Amino acid sequence: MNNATIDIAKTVNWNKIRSDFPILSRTSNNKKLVYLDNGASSQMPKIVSDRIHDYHLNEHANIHRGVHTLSQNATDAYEATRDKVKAFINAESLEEVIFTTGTTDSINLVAQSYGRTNFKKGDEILVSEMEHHANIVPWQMVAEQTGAVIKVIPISDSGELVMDAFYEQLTVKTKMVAVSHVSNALGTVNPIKEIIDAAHAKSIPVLVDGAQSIPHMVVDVQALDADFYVFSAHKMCGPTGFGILYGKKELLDAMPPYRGGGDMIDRVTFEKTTYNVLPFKFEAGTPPISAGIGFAASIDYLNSIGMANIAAREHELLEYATNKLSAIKGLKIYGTATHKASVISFLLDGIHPSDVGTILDQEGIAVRTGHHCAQPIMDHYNIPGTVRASLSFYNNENDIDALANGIELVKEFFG
Ligand code: 7TS
Repeated sequence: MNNATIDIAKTVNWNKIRSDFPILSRTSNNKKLVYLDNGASSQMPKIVSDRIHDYHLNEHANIHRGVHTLSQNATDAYEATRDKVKAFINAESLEEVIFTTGTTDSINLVAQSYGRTNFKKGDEILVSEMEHHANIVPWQMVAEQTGAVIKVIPISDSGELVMDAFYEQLTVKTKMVAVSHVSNALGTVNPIKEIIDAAHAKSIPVLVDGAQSIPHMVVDVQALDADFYVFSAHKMCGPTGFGILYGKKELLDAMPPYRGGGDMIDRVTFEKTTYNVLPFKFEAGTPPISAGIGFAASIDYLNSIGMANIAAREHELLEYATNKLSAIKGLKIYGTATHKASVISFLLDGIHPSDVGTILDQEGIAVRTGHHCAQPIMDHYNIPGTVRASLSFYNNENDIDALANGIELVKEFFG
């Protein structure tokens, strides 16, 4: 993060931004809500909620099928989201932006469509020890179906990928590398460009799980040269039930459809069905139209602040929180990588993470506790789970102070 970027962040009125999110002024358990579970799902600004509401009340019709005006307008609004996503991630064409129901759905699509077609017995799928279960289990399923095997890039105790082990395991047998850009449980920002370049030098495709990166930084899929990049709208101030699979056109073109049904076809007869062109080939059935339209509003909202500003502000908050929590006796932070996004996982000496979470909840503080759908990470550290505070640009120093005070209360309670 250079000084110029940090200076830009100071020109944004972050206090005012908080007022865009009505939920931030509510209470929880009669205390002021302190929402620190953005890694699970971010909150929605009113402007996005209004857009969805307005669509339902005044604009709803099914898309891609009616000649009537309502249907055409809904189609235009829904398709406008594709343009916004294309620009947001700098995809080369609209055909490369596939609408899904989220990160999990996107990874399953690639595993079942690309993987099932291309993997054979003995092929290797290289994932990492820090993956979310969504970037492990779909690969295990396709491995079982095809005879391929899963290989794992280990992590160091600081929560960084052991790159020597990555290079050692990248062989002629490797047919896919599937790695997260940012770890949801540790906050580590992985050297994804280096991983992609090394894989491409051996003609191996790379799927990047961007669920925890895209809400927090500028992502350019062409600069990264990612083959597949996947993410969810609900972690980007958008609605649930909507997400993206970005894929390179030549890969998507060669992949068979994942789900069959309406919209994804060209011509259906009982003898033979031909399929629609990209991106529709992968979009069977009536999609979550209002979520798609709402997602355009969340992209507009994030753009109005600027992703570089968001990254800079969250970096500031991460530093503040790291200093504050590190000063607490008996608190250990898990995930101390040099490059981190705004996630702090920690444990208090001798206190179970769910007890910490329960007492913090009584104080109005929402954190996630447990394995964060990343059980292999917990096995690495031999712990049952962690307490995770995941920050967003709309959090502030007061939220972090409240967390630190809450932790002191937990310590007193168990002291
Ligand atoms: N990949 C990563 C890195 C994630 O953090 C998550 C969700 C997913 C995939 C799955 O996303 P979904 O939108 O399809 O469910 N992560 C979390 C989390 O950290 N706490 O709750 C959900």
